[in-house]
This record gives sequence, C-alpha cells and structure tokens, in this order.
Amino acid sequence: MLYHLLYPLHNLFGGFNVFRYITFRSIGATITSFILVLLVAPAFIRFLKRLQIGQVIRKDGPASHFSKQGVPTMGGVLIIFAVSLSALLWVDLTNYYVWIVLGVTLWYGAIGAYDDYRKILKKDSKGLSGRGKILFQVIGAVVAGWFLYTNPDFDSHLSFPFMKEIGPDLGAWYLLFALLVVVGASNAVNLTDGLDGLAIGPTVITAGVYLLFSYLAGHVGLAAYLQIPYVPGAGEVAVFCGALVGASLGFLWFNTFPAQVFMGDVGSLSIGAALGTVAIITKQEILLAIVGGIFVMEALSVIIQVGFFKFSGGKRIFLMAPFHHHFEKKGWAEPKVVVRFWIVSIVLGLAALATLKLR
Ligand code: 57M
Repeated sequence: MLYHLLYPLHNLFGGFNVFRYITFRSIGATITSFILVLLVAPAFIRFLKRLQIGQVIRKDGPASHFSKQGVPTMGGVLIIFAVSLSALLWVDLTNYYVWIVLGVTLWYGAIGAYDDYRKILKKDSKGLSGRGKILFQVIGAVVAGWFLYTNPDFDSHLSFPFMKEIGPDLGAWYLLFALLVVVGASNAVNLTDGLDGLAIGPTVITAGVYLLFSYLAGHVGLAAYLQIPYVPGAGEVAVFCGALVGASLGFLWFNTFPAQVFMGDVGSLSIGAALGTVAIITKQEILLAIVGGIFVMEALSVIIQVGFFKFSGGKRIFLMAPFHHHFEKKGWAEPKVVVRFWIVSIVLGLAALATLKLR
C-alpha cells in the first residue's frame, strides 16, 4: 500500500523513490512484522489465557512436556496477522504471486485454526480428521497450482540445484508436483513443531534464504548471471518472505524456551504451506529440501518409524518419532535439542546459498 501511496509522490519528494526498491520494501516488511508481533503478543497471550485456549499435553509423550499443560496455543494467528498486514503495507498490490502466497497462507491457516478449535475448545482430542485435513490441504494446493500453471509466464521445467544443465519439463504433471511440495511442506513443519522454538527457528532461516532467491529470480540480469530460472514478478515475493522472517523472529521471542505461547496448527500448517508456495513460485522447489532439511528429516523420521513399526510388528528405529523426541528420550535438555537443530538449519541455509555458485 505504501508503494502505491508514496512512490507516485517521488517527484514532489525525492526520498519517496526508495519505495520503488524491493530491497528497501523487504527490509521494511521484516521490521514492521517483527515490531507488530512484539507489540501485540503480550495482550494476545493474555487474551488466549482468558479464553482458556491452552495446550492439552499427550500422556504418552516425554515427561518433561507435562509441565507445558495449559500453555496458550494458536499463536499462529498472530504470525498470520503480522505477515498479512506487513505484506499488504509493503508489496506492490498488483503482483499476482503475492496474492497467491497470501491466499495459500490464509487457507491453510483456516484449516489449522479449525483443527485447533476442535481440539481445544470442543475438547475433541483428534481435532479435524486426518482425511479431512488432507482433503482441504489438497484443495488449497490444487487451486494455487492451477493459478500458477495457467499464468502465461509460467514455466513447468524443474530446476536442480548443483546441476543447472538438467531441467526436465513436467508439463501438466507439474500440478501434482506442486501439490506434493505444498502439502508436504505444510505437514513437515507441523511435525517439527514439538519443542519450544524448534519449528520457528528453521522458518526464519528458510524464509530468509527464499527472500534472497525470490529477489534474484525476479531480476533478469542476476538470474541470468547465476543461471537460475528467471520468473518475472517473483521479486515481490521477497517482500512477503521479509514479512515472514520478521513475524517469525517476533514469535520466537515468546516461543523460545520456556515458551509463553505455541503456534498451534494454525501457525505450523500455514507457515509450511507458505514456504512450499514460495518455493514453487521461485522455481526452487528442490532447494526447499536442502534449506528446509530439518523439516524433511523430521517428516522422514515419522515415515520410517511408522513404516518399520508396522512392518516389524511393533519394533522401533528411533526411541520416539518425530526425531526431536528421540534426543529428548536420550536425555538431552530441550533447549540443547532445539539449538542444535537450529545449528544444522543454519548450515543447511549456507548449503542452499552455495547452490547459487556451484553447478
Ligand atoms: C503435532 N505437536 C505437538 C502445539 C503446536 C504420526 C505422528 C508421528 C504424528 C505426531 C503429531 O501429532 N505431530 C504433529 C506435533 C504438540 O504441539 C501442539 O501442536 C502444534 C503443532 N501442530 O503448536 O500447539 C506438543 O508439542 C510440544 N510443543 C512444545 N513447544 C512448542 O513450541 O513443547 C509444541 C510447540 C505440545 C508440546 O508438548 O503439546 C505434539 O507432539 O503433539 N505425533 C507425535 O508427535 C507423537 N509421536 C508418536 O506417537 N510417535 C510414535 C510413532 C510410532 C508414530 C513412536 O515413535 O512411538 C508424539 N507426540 C507427543 N507426545 N506429544 C508422542 C509423544
């Protein structure tokens, strides 16, 4: 909105020229959403406590989690609010991609919010059924994929980090691929969100890396120089990523050990879907498996554990899945698990950046 209001006045006041720059607006969006979360969170946490929107802790989990009973959840509402408001303030509102990623974020947020509502207020321990959740997730991903696929600028080739000469054309199969990326990312972040600060830390790293990749993908000269797919208009998505980085840092302030609030499914499902959608828009889908390697590892640990459990008639590979519970069961203190996962996430972020120069 600021872009539309202030940039046209740059002839009257030269300083308003900065609103033209995606870099400036991305930084503006990051700081705005960070401050928004810091300002609103204390009152929002009090509000959640008053409504008794507190976490119900599973009895079969690590004993260290029992003390978390009643910690307010659904803090993801605040993340979505700050991301949306900050993005609307700083993006070029005529950009097609920004509306797609905002739409996906809100849709997945609504699925998560309904699930949280069922679990917490209706005391329905299972929440929305697994099938119901997947069905609504698939609908959201297919609609978003369709809007992208039918865009005349859209390119259905796949790009591989480190192997820039390989790029198969998926054609209409791209829709299925996009669906797997968005639904997979959403559920992987959801599975990761089981320790204080565990999911939001790698979110900051992943969104930060995609801020850079969106900017580069939308810049014809830099994209050609770095041999990454050029996606006209994708630069504005950097502003959205900035808003996500800022809101996530703000949320981490309150979600770090010992957490004052959890994000709930409303947060985890929407953040994962947003990251998946950004990966598709920037044509850097496979990169998401590198920079978001923590999410992938957590999801794989569940698939392997559940598969092996069924196959072996009750034996386990990990002490408990998702993977973070394995380390808790081994006796690591919660902050140690979390900070070590963040360290891995930072290294993976660096590996993702290295793909820009290595081929
Ligand atoms: C949600 N959420 C937390 C909070 C958060 C298939 C199966 C592996 C699924 C998996 C599962 O349900 N995962 C998804 C994980 C829950 O957090 C809430 O959920 C939101 C995210 N969706 O925002 O609202 C608990 O996580 C802890 N937490 C924190 N800090 C945070 O910042 O400490 C969350 C955020 C919270 C809190 O304790 O209550 C969750 O874990 O439920 N299921 C599991 O993860 C279960 N694993 C399991 O059953 N493993 C089995 C195999 C055979 C599948 C095994 O390995 O034997 C574990 N979950 C729990 N306890 N809580 C089992 C033990």
